[in-house]
Amino acid sequence: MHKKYNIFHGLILLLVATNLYANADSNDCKVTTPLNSNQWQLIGIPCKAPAGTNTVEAIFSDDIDGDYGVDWKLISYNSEKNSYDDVDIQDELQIGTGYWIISFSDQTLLDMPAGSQPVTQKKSTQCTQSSCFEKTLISNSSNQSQLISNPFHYSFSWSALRGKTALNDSTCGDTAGCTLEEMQTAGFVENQGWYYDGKKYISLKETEVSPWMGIWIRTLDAASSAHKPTLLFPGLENTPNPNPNPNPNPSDQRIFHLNFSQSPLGNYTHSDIKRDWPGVRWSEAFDRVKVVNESNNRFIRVNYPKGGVGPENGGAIWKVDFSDAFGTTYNELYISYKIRFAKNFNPVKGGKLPGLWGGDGNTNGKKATGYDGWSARMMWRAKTTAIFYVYSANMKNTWGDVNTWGKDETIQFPANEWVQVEQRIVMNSPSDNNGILQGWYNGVLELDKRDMRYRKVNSFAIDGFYFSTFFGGEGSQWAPTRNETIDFDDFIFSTEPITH
Ligand SMILES: [Ca+2]
Ligand SMILES: [Ca+2]
Repeated sequence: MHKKYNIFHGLILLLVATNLYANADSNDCKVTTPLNSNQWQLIGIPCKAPAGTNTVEAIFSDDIDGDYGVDWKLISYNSEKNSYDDVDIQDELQIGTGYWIISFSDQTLLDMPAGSQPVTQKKSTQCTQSSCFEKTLISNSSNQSQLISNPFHYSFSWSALRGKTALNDSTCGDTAGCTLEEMQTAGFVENQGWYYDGKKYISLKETEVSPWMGIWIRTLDAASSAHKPTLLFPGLENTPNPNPNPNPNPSDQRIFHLNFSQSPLGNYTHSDIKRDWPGVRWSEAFDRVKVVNESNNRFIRVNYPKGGVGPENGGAIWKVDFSDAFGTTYNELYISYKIRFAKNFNPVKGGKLPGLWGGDGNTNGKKATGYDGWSARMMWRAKTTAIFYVYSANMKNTWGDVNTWGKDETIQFPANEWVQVEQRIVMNSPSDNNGILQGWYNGVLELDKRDMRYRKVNSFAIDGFYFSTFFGGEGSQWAPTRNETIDFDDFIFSTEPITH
């Protein structure tokens, strides 16, 4: 049952929609998306609900408080009439179709009913992958806008979309199909989608399409109803493993890998940190961490405001507890991450970078006794030199010991270039100085210390990961001379080597 609802047409562009990025589990349909209060949002469903549960009521009434039509509602767009229609609570939602939704109730998460399944994909030589989801666009008049949506529970790059037409000719109608760029050149479909970020429309051409995302797209003048211009959404490829002797249990070694591909763009809030990092009890990011997308890769960018020394005034900190996260601690662990200092980064005297901890995780001038705890983070120092900064039972100073990577400070982080660091720690036996501390820079061993004494008791071990980055030291001589940023990506924890 659809009722015409023209009044919203003018309002839509003024009203605020919201964050369309979803928190995806690529393996199933449990992917959710936030629905903010009092903000129009463009959505589409990411999976097929079981028979009888594909209605507005079955999908959303468990997620949103209040009465439908009063506290929340959906509207659909009629491309032929250029008007909006109310969607009835008993209407079924179509996969691949976009809808506006608004709720005046509290912010919530939208999810699909239990038993929802990924949409069936059709085998075709016209797809980027061997199969795809087909969505035929409306093209009864020139330049028709329409609302579509990501039909999948996973993200894909806009450039992986292809197209075809129903006329059996060489212009996108043959078995090869076309790229969207070719569809645009032929005058069928604009090679660009638009989503609404809550304030403005953003072009999808250079970015990825996330689950639950509703999208505007426009057919062009040359597309007639006979052409039936059709979008081909890229399926997930089941690539055979090229390795004849694959590691039997690779997942046993990789304890954790975070690449931010499913992290919502924008401010990296405490709830984002809790979602991405198991075992995090607290975090202090102070709106200084953002998820950024660049060439279809998402990563976090940490801001260090000019003059800000210490974690209160710049950077961010959070602590992962391995017992809480993985139900265990480790005697030996490898961790790795990618890091990119900003162009023209001024290192001043230095700052902290992430690393591992155990026991109380001593830092900040709390000299380790061997009976309380330890920490081994990285730092950059003057000239952006890479070091380990260690609190351990055999530390010489009140403040952490400096263990410089490479010979004669040769390992210096470059500006504006991703590099990958890897750290390995092996606990010492409590009575011996036989702990190991190693560091690899882009896969090359640059620090190798085998006389570490992290502890004098075995009541603690490698107990967690410390995301810790800020300028300092203490005092204004450590302060950044301007606003600086450092990017981080691909955090991996493993019981086996990662980059070598
Ligand atoms: Ca639901
Ligand atoms: Ca990434």
